[in-house]
Amino acid sequence: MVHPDSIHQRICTAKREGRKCFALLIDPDEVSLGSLPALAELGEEAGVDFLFVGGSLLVHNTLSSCLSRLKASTRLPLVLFPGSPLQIDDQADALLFLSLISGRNAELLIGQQVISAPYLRQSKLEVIGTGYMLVDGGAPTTVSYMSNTTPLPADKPDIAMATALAGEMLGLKMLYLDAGSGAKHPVSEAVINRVSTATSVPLIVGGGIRTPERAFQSANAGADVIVVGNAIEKDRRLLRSMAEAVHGSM
Ligand code: 1GP
Repeated sequence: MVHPDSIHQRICTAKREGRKCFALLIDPDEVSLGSLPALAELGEEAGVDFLFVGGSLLVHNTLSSCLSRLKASTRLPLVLFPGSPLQIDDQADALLFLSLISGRNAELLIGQQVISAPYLRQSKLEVIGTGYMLVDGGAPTTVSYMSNTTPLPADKPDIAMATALAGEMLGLKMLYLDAGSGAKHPVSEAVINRVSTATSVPLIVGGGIRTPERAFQSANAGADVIVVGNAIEKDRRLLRSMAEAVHGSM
C-alpha cells in the first residue's frame, strides 16, 4: 500500500499534476558539516522539493552527522541515494533502493539488495525500488568505476528505453537516468524523451546538469525530478535559479 504522505506518492502526485520536482544532492564528503544549516535554509527558500543525500564512494564517515545536522535545520524530506549498503541511516525519511539495471553486475542488480533488505525491513525508512540507469556522460565517473559496469551509450535512446521498460515491467516504482556526478555531458534530451514517453513511473534525471537552462530542458524533455549536486557545491547562488527553472517547465 502506498501511504498518502509518502515521498513516492508525492512524486507521483506531482507527476500526475504536471509539476516538476527539484532535488539538491548533498554528498557528505563534499560539504562541511557547519555549512549544512545555511544550505538547508537556502534550499527551503529556493523551493527545493527534496534533499538527496549520498555518494558513490564515501571516504569520510560523516553520513550520520550530515543527516542529523540536516534534520535539525530543515523540514525538507531527506532521501538517501546510497552508493552502498553502508549508506543506510534511519534519520532519513526514504531510501532509493537502487538496482543498477543498465549494468550486468549481479551484485548491484540484486546481491547488495539481498544483504540490505532485512535491515531495511526493520528500519523506519520508506523504501522506494528504483531502476538506476547509468548513461555515458563522456568520461569515466566514480559510479562507473565503482560499479564495474558499462554505462548505456549516450546516443542510443532505444537501449535506454528498452532497459527502462524492463525495469518498469519488473515492478520498480521509479527510474533514474544518471550520467554520473560531474559528468561532462548530461543525459541527452533524446534519451530522456524516449524513456519518459515509453514508461509511466516517475523519471529522475541527474548528472552533469550545470545550468538552469539545462535543468529546464531536461525537465521539459520528460524528467519528473531533476537532481543537481556538483554545480551547486561550486556555486550556491545557482540553487534558486535551478529550482525556478525546473518548476517553470512543463
Ligand atoms: C549524480 O545525479 C547526480 O548521481 C548529480 O550529479 O553532481 O553532476 O549534479 P551532479
